[in-house]
Amino acid sequence: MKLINNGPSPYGRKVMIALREKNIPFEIEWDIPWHKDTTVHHYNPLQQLPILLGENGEVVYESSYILAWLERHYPLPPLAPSDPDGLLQLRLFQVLSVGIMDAITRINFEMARPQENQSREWMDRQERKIVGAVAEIGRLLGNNEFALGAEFGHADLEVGTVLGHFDFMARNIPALNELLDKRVRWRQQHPNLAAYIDRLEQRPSFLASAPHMVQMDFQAVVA
Ligand SMILES: N[C@@H](CCC(=O)N[C@@H](CS)C(=O)NCC(=O)O)C(=O)O
Repeated sequence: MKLINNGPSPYGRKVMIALREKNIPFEIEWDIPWHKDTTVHHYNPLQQLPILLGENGEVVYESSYILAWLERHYPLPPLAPSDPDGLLQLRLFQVLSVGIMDAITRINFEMARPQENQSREWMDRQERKIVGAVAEIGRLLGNNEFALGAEFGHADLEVGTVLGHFDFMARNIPALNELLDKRVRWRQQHPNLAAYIDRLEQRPSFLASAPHMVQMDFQAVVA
């Protein structure tokens, strides 16, 4: 299998971790979807990664959909609930995690615009979404070891890659450090989430899928 991925992408990391948890061998093709030499449009009409190229020529995209596809074709070890209530609970973790990532992405692109064109109100709106959704995830998680049930699974992939991305962005992008560590202060506000992600980051699948920064030309897209 081949995974088309971008170094800092939490979406790509989600798929990498799932593949490792399932012991499925794969290679990675690194791509920057905003650059002219990207290949994503050859595979995904939405022109974004991650994209998984399966063993039999399948082309699968959209991170949560890729996880569901893997579960269907490579069911062991199981990473998703099979009962309807469990699937609904998983969906809620997905909704909150995707909502947070959408808000982060909007902030990222807003910050890439010339300063005089940036909207403080728009960015504050995104920040409120992040604060609210993180609090809700913290409430749902409580002091459980895993987000859903007694075993590691898709809900942990969704939540864990978002929290891991917070730490990664705060380390690498000063403006996001200001947002996440100084204003949202999610580690101080939700020590249960901090303990949870610190535990998850020790899993071999997380350690082997650590994100890395690449030089990206956002301005070329939004300016
Ligand atoms: N909802 C998508 C989001 C994927 C996404 O935003 N990927 C970024 C890279 S981290 C991308 O390819 N962006 C290019 C674009 O949106 O045009 C998923 O879960 O796979």
